[in-house]
Amino acid sequence: MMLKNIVSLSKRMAVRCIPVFISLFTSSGASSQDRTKSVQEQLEAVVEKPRPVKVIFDTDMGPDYDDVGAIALLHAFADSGRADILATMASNKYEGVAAVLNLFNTYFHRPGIPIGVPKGDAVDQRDSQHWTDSILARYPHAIRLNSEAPDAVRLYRKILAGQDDGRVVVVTVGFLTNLSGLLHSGPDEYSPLSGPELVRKKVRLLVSMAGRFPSGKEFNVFRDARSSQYVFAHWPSRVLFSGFEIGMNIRCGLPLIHDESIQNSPVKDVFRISIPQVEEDRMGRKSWDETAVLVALGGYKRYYTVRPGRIKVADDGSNTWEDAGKEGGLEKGPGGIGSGFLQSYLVVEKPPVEVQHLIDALIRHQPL
Ligand SMILES: [Ca+2]
Repeated sequence: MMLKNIVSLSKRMAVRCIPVFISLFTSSGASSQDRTKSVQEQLEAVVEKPRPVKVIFDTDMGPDYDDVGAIALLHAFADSGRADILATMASNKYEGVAAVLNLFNTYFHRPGIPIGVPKGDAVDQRDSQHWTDSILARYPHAIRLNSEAPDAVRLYRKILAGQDDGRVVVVTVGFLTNLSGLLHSGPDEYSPLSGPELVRKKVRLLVSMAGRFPSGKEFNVFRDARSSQYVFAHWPSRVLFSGFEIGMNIRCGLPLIHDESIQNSPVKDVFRISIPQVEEDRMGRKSWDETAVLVALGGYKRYYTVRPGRIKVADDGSNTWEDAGKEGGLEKGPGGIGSGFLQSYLVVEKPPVEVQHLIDALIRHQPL
């Protein structure tokens, strides 16, 4: 029992070692009246708790399993108080994707997180390793069919309309299908604003695992190229890209599958099932999607710098990059003057193995 507690504590500490978890202490200037308060009350009065990031997670959750690592990180940040998960959206519509998202949210003791799925044209692609079938057969989930989940665009509008201005961070680790739908949406029962107006008002940052920089062709962008093209040309708030080149050198999952203290974990099962199936994953799975969650909720400055400019997506889904230039003066775009600065991509500053160690610790996080 004691060993279990120590293991549990060490797991929590692994999460809490993230450099972003900073408590800010200020001078209390305690009066005699204050001294009658309990120590706990006085501490609560002077400790400024960091506000959790209001985050919407948008994932294709299937063709690759770094999405599973990403949702584990998402819940680890939520358990630390750093994130408030407003919704988990699917950008993929294979039957079962809503159930898989509900399964992970349930495992992390947040079964009520709203789930949206695309109801119109969307990619329909499941996993080749059969990890989705395996975990759906083993772990509880209240949602069975995609038809039980609402349309993702309508859910985006409903949630954004209810949030304070400029507070929401959207993280996409899949296709841009839903965000294109959102930008094309008009007033409805949730908001009199158009999609672009709603995003401009409510969303302060979009972090996308998308693209390859300075140029290339990447799955999340080319799989629904038209949506990617539209979103990145019209998104009216800041965008931070974690490109293909960031995650490809981060190999995670081996410490997770070899950690005997972790039992009955769908996260571990997915990596345990999938890693042995591909020779390329023998040293761990490349960790594209985890990096997007990490920088969205933990910040990027410890490991990366950013290059400002604007992405250009071609019809075939390949992308190039236009630097912001010395004056930051790209053409006047949808975000207003200097909108070129609204987009940037991560540039590696520290050895990727440092991020790898951090992600390997975070994906071993277990429900509190
Ligand atoms: Ca993905």
